[in-house]
Amino acid sequence: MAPPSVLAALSEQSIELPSWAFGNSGTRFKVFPQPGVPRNPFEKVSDAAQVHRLTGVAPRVSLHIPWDMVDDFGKLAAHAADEGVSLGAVNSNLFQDEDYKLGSLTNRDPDVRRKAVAHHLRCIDVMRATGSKDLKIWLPDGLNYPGQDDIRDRQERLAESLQQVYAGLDPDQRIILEYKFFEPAFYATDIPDWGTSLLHCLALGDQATVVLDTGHHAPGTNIEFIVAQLLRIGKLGAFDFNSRFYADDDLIVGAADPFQLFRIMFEIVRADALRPDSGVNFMLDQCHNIEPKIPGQIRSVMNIQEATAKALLVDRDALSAAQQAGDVLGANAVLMDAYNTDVRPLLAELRAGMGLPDDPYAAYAASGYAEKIAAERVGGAQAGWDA
Ligand code: PSV
Ligand code: MN
Repeated sequence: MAPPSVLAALSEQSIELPSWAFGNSGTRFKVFPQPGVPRNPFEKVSDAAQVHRLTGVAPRVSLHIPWDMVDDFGKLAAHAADEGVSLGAVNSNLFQDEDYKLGSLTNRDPDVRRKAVAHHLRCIDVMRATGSKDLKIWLPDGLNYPGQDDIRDRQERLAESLQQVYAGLDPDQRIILEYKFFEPAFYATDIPDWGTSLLHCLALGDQATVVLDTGHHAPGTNIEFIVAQLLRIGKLGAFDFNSRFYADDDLIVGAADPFQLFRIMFEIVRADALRPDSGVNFMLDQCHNIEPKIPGQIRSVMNIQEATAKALLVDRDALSAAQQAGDVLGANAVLMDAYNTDVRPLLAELRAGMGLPDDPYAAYAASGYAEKIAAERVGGAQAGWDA
């Protein structure tokens, strides 16, 4: 029998799914279309709801605007509710418009900056219609060449633009600000790291927090340190979970380095930030280029659950005692014991208690849903990275 506190914590966990994970995706070399892929945001939400039905811990879907633009967001929210889920963070898009070639919120041209700010104000309107609380900003702005623009002036313009967006928030809404140290600007990006994101968030105020995308770090970065530090000051707003083998691969979370995911989740448990009201939004940011999409999301959710279960199993008293005694190897062994535990039986017990199939992945394969959408979704344009 698993400890009841561990089962209770796991049953309360919630993971937000990205709408774009259900559309066609690929690399700059090739997008491989798949049968049954959604043609519109309604179908994306229906697919996300399948993941929630089988795992019980994925009750929200993030939207990307304008990819998920619809005439009536109230209708999309109602559709989500009918399917048993709700709409989560709204992601703005600052990377698919000609005007943004030299930057969006940082652009030298005040008209372009105004346009980028206005896009966010429209996203906030969408949030009012959907009940979403988080406006996620990932800024693709940056420089390809030294001297291309003034690094410091761009920070000033960014701070001013962000302030204008922030002023448009309702009191119960937040900006969650993502960083990325490379791509699409290969010399310098304008929000390259957690420090820069944090400085802007601190200048904005309480309704601005940092998003940590696990794929947006240099190889070898100690991501759990960043997690611990941001939690310490109450500024970790959200995760974008994924795996990177080389660049920003957006592959299944826990695929490249499950041990890193465990270490991250241990810092979450250590800070008591698994609680639903902790203010940390646990989101996936992934694309399934060659694997089927719904099973890819199910696998991702299960990987996070496994890492979380192991983190919850760490014997914190034994760890503290070993740390206190300066027992270096003993302390490390406490962590490794938890990491090396096979938590699959525990998770099967959890799911049984929640009235869920003990293997959501196998249950999806047996459900016939993949065959159904492949047969039904014929005609129309499949969703991809532009719709
Ligand atoms: C950028 O690489 C990013 O990680 C941002 O989170 C976006 O929201 C997401 O990809 C999809 O554009
Ligand atoms: Mn991301």
